[in-house]
Amino acid sequence: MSSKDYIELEEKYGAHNYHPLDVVIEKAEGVWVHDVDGKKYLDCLAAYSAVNQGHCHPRIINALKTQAEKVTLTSRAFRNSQLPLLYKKLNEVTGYEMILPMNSGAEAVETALKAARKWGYRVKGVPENQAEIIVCTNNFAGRTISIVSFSTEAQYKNGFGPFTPGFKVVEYGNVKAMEEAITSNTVAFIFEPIQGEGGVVVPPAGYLKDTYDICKKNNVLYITDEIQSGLGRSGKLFAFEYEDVRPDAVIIGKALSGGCYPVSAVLSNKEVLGVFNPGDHGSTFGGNPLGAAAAIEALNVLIDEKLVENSFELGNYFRDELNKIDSKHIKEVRGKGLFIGVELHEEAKGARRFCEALMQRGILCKETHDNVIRFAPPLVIKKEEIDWALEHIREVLVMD
Ligand code: IF1
Repeated sequence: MSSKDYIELEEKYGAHNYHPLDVVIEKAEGVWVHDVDGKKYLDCLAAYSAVNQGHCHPRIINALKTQAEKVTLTSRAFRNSQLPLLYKKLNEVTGYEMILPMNSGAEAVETALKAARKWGYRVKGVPENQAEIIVCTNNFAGRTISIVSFSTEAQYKNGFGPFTPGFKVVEYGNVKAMEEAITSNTVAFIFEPIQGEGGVVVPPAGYLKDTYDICKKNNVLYITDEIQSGLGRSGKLFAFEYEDVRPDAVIIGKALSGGCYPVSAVLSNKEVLGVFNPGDHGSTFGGNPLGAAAAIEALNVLIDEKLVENSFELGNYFRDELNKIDSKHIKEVRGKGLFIGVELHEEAKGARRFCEALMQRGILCKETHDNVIRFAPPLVIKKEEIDWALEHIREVLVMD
């Protein structure tokens, strides 16, 4: 079968909830993916930062295979031999003392919402059903009805009402707006330290620290959604580390398993996650031994191969080189580490055509918010691979 045949099948039977580039990927390794026609591409999206460790990392695949031949799923009605080891590894790597494992990022976000609300009622003393959570404009935290309830992207909400109450939306990066939104019923401030889908937006210096201080002063939980920005993507283990803050809870997913299995988690402490009693919350696959085994090895790879450091160094190099490109289309090059967005002027007529031109040259990337090209390759990328990509990016970005 050719790419065309696969595409026709997908278009015929699949719901049209995506508009993907017409590349049909058959296999991948490291930073490279191969389509069914044998063409090779440099992956500059890394499955939205779920493949930070590189596609099909042998150590993670091996951990998956080994565990798959033992036991894949026990449910949480019983215990298993891998989950405690994942808890220990996450505590060692992140310093957080209590963890709740889930599967998708959205499930971990929902877990954080429930934890914050119940902490508000049981610990802070907010009247029942009055909890308020502050979120930011241009957030992206998943696709469940409660999460899209606080989205500011009309398309993510259209046709899905009625929505979950209890959220206040403030302008991202605006400290005053966040402080003014706080009431005695505010239980949490949940935000991305770098907004991914919002267009790789880094907030103004001091935003993390100023909002953190306001949360501490008002007994409001400071929770960061690091599902995309975390686990090395930003050049730090977590993007919050760029300022002197320590979130009450951190939400992770995606690269937690190196893109080999859906594994997510809320990292926090006893005061917050201790509000959950047996039976309060959970999921069939949450904390399963197969995902736990993959996640343990994915974390080992991140540390052993110094991928956070590589992201920092090569991210700075990549962004410096992008800033040297003399193109009438480029409005701004943004990001931290290998989390890079190139915003184009309106006159460029959108980023998609540049992504399609790059695809023709063997580079896969994705536009976000119409006019931003996101470059977020696996963190295992080498300088010479970035240099190869830059040759093509320079030529594409100077086209009319
Ligand atoms: C789609 C976007 C990225 C996330 C952050 C939570 C989640 C995500 C910061 C939810 C997921 C994915 C979802 C996927 C495309 C992709 C995405 F374009 F949608 F917005 F990365 F920017 N917090 N992001 O980025 O995690 O439930 O998906 O595991 O829905 O199209 P999930």
